[in-house]
Amino acid sequence: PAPWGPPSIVVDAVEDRASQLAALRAGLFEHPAQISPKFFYDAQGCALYSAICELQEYYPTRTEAAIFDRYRGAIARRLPRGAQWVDLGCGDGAKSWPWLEPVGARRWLGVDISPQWLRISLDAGTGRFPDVEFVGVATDFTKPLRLQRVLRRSPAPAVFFYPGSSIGNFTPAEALVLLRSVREHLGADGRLLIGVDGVKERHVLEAAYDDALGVTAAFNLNVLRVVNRELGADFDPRRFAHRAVFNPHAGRIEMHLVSREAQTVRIGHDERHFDDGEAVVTEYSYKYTAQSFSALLRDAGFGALQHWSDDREWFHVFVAAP
Ligand code: AVJ
Repeated sequence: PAPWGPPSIVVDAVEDRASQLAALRAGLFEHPAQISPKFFYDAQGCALYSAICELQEYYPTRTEAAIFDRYRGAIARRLPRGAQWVDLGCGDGAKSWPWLEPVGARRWLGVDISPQWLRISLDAGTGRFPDVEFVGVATDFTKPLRLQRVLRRSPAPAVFFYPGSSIGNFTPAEALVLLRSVREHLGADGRLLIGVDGVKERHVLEAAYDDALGVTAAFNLNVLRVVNRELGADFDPRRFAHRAVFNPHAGRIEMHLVSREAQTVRIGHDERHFDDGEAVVTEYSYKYTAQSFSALLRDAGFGALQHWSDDREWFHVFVAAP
C-alpha cells in the first residue's frame, strides 16, 4: 500500500448548501432572473455536458486537447518536475492523467464542488498512478480559494491546472480575483496551466452553444429540473426555450432560457411571474484574445507567460509564472 494511505477527501465546509440555495432562490427573483451555471452539473447535467464535448459544433474541448497533444512536451518543460498537480474543477479527472507522467507529479489534488465527482476521480487516479498521492478537496471556488494548508503538507511546487475555458464562466473582474488568488497560492516555482476560449466569428460561437441536435438546449433546460428539486419549484422545461447569443461588446456568449408564454411559476412558498419572452440568464461564457487574456494574467500579478494556440487561434493555452 502507498505510504500515504488511501486518498483523503477534505471537505471545505462545502459551504453551507443552505447559503448556495438561498442565493439561487434570490437570483430567480431578480430582474432579469439568473441562475448560476454551477447548478448545471447534477448527474444529468454532467452527462449532457460530456455529450456537448463530443458535438461537432462544440470545438473548445477538442481544440484544447489537440493543443495539449501537440505541445505536451514543450508545455511540460515549462512546469516544475515532481509537482503537486492541482486540478481546479477536476470532474472525472481525465484531463489531468496525461500530464502526471510528463511532469513527474508526486501528488494530485482534485478540487471540485461535487464530492461525488471527487470520489470518481480519486478512484480512477489511484488505480492508474500507484506512486502518486491523491487528495480531493470539495469546495466551491466561486468563493475565495483556501488551499494553502493542504498544499503545505507537501514541499513540492504546485501546478494549478485550469483547462477547458472554465474561467470563462467568471466575469473578467471575478476572473481577476480568482487568478490573483491562484497566484498567491504559488511559491516561486509554482505555475498556472490554463486554457481559454478565443474570440472568433459569431456564427462559429453561436453554433457551439446552440447545436443542431439540441444537446446544449437540453443541458440549459435541465437546470430548471435542478431548481425544481433543490427549491421545490414547478418550472416546466417545455414552457421555456433555449437561446444562445454572442454579445460582442461584453465579449461573451450568453445563454438564456426564454419564457414561451406569460406564466407564473411556484418557487417554494412564493410565486414568480414571467412575461412572454422574458429571459432567465443561465450562463456567461467569456471569450478572450491572446492579448486580452495575457493582460488579465499580468493584472493578476503573473510575470512570465508562455502561450500556445491552434492554427486558427481558436483556443489559447498559457503557462503563467509568478
Ligand atoms: C464548462 C464553462 C467551459 O462555457 O463552454 C458548454 C459550459 N455551456 N456549453 C463553456 C458550456 C454550454 C462551458 N464551460
